Amino acid sequence: MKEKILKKLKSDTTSFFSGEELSEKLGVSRTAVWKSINQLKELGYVIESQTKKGYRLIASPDTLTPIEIDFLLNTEVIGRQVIYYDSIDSTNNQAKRLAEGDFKDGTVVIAEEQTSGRGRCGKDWISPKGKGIWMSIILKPHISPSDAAKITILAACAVCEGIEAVCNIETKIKWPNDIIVNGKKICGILTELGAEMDSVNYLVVGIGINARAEAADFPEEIKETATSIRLETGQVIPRKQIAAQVLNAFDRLYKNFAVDGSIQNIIEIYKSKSAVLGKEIRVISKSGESMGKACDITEEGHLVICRPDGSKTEVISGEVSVRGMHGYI
Ligand code: BT5
Repeated sequence: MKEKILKKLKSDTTSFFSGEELSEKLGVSRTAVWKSINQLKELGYVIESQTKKGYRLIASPDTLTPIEIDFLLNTEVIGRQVIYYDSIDSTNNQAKRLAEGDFKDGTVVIAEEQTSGRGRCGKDWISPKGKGIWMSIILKPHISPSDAAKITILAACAVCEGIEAVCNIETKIKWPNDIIVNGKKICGILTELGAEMDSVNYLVVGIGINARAEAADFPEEIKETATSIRLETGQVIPRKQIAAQVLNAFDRLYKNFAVDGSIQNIIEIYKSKSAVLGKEIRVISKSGESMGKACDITEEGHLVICRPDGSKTEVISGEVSVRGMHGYI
């Protein structure tokens, strides 16, 4: 009920809605309306009540609830269903559990806090309550498993576009899955795959953006390498705006990919935002360590390393260190 009342109040924040009008339109008693208004106030909504006029919404809290995000989305597929948790082990874990069921392509799982947030290869992702955007997108594209890793490229571009749309900062991408600002990590992406030998059942793309985090929110081991939108801009930008812009960008970029697994139209954007191209780097991957100049990123999203002797290596995934970049070498 409170969601319905909130929707009504949000539809026009310049006018008052009388208790009578709300109860008639929504088919509930005036006491039920009054109770819902109080619940909304407890959730942080600022609602003005005036005796003959009724109720008017003055301000909404910076939560990532479906109703707050939905108002800012202009998507066709992504975020048509948003599932919200105050606290969860990991939105990727939960998205995978839901993806095994019949949750649709584009469903977004979002949480205020993750108690076991994950990075790649079993690493931890620090996800303090209310300080970031911890979300995972369930995708069910008709692509082959070999194209699945490209979604990280797409997600990185969507995150850059979304952050830059609302925050006055320049983002860069450290291949393959880090978004950095001024040489420090502001966002990480974790893509996971549920597949048969020749078909994708689902993909889960986890996106963690440090939004409101202050230096004290980062543990010692990442203090030098992590940053947040708040630290970089000096401002607290509503997380829902950032989340919605990332999802809007994702939706636009995802349309082609969902059909044939192609990122042809995206790879140039990715390259233009790259923090590694043209730099001397070291990559640690499953096949060992490679050093040289990052000279290209292929249409498959692989990193090409060139050496002075003219030889080249293509790396599919790994951990990159850039010579001279703060905190990485
Ligand atoms: C990543 O892994 O960067 C992927 C992070 C994905 C997080 C999202 S949040 C929503 C969804 N649910 C999840 O459980 N995960 C996803 P990787 O490249 O392996 O980097 C992990 C490393 O980043 C750690 O070992 C730390 O050094 C560092 N790190 C951990 N938390 C961080 C944070 N909040 N900000 C910046 N760096 C962090």
